[in-house]
Amino acid sequence: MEKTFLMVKPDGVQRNLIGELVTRFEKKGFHLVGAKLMTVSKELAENHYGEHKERPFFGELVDFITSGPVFAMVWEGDNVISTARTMMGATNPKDANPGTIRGDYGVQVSMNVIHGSDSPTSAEREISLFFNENELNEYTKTISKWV
Ligand code: FUP
Repeated sequence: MEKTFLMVKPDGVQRNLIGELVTRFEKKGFHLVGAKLMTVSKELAENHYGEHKERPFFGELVDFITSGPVFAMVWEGDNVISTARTMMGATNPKDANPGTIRGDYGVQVSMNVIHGSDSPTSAEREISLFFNENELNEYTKTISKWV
């Protein structure tokens, strides 16, 4: 089953959006396999955002993601990677449709509430960066046959 890495960013945690965002993915029918509140180290932030190293906003990105706790999660489900991206909305909240997370809760691109893996390769990489194998829970719910 496909897995993705989602993270409520420091702005989402400060604005008390953890519960609301978890609820959206639960109600959709996705399956939570791991979650933790954690403070991202500079090293982990630079690694996670490595593809943006040469971009002018890289320093601010690292400062922001390390500025307060994040809520890191692993979710499972059919097409969860692309569906979660659709539910998140465009990277820049000004372009994100109403009804999406960034469309409903974000204003600025630098504080856009949530991160989600954009491909199977990045999902695998990000899950292993943020979680140990023993923090991922493999379990079934009887309701899953109805989803
Ligand atoms: P996304 O995959 O939607 O998180 O977007 P990107 O990987 O392109 O960007 C990662 C983060 O960099 C975004 F969440 C916000 C930040 N960013 C800026 O601060 N300025 C920009 O011009 C583009 C991205």
